[in-house]
Amino acid sequence: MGVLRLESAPRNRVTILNMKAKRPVGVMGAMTLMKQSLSAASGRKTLAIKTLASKTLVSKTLVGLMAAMASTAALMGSVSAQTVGRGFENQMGLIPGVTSIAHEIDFFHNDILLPIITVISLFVLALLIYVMVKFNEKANPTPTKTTHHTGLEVAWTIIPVLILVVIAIPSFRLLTHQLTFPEADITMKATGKQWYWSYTYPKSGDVAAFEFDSNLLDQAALPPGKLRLLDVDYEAVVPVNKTVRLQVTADAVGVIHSFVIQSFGIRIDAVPGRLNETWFKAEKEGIYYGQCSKLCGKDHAFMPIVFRVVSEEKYKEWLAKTSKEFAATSSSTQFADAESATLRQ
Ligand SMILES: [Cu+2]
Repeated sequence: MGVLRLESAPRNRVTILNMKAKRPVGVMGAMTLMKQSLSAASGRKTLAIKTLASKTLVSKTLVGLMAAMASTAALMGSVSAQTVGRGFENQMGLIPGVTSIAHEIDFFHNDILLPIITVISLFVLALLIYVMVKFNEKANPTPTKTTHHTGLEVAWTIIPVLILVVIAIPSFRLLTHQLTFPEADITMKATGKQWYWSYTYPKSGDVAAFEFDSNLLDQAALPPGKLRLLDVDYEAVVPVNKTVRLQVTADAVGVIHSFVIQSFGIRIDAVPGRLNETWFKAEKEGIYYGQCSKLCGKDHAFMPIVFRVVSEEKYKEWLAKTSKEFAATSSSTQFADAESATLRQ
């Protein structure tokens, strides 16, 4: 850590490399690395500011800002070894993604939104400091009576519009990709209930359709290695590198929930009487956690989502075993395709 090198990447993009890890670290990683040199430097700057401009309000404010920056940098800590599929200690940025949509969301957040918001924040901060120094009562005892400046007014209208256009283009592209469904290999359904999720798998080949409930584990007797408020008794299982079309709804007599798995780049509302759809294609085997993300009621915090992504063979084994286990309870399992569901509404 701590050694940064700017290098021209093949795509003519400047890539920031963490020399120890020998891999591109991206903007988030670079920020974490930079903060160490920043906190060392800010220590020196704080000293310099104290000596140069003591006792004025301005210098006090600056010293405070520097101290705040240094302590924020210390708090950020280092990015720990990443566990795919859930939040981790000292996390910065989003949970690592394993679908094309999640990668696109990462890119949009880390490489477009974050740099823009950083530049804007620093610019506004610089303006504030400038105004405090230049136009305080002592430095500027007789203010001018200026009220209009046409050039400035045009600029502060046009520039934000241009910034919004720059943000809108990748944003609409991402939305289009999210809503363009590729050919599905598997269709399944998640139903939000009070307060747990049920997963329904349709009949496939000689495996009968089945449905099961996925409940939070008993928190008082949590088995070792299981995560508090995240692990469930029955996980949904899907195969790796297959496109899954996921229908999402809520109990007909229930409330609105929201189905979210950050690693898959999925966020979709579960609404009683309405069938929503999304899709994902996980590139990596593992366990992926999500949570209900719409304040739905008293146990909103206790209805986690767990998807296990496994190989095709393991998926088939699981399908055969689980369909038998839940066959008796699944007689009412029904699937609707999106068109007929829309017609009925
Ligand atoms: Cu909920």
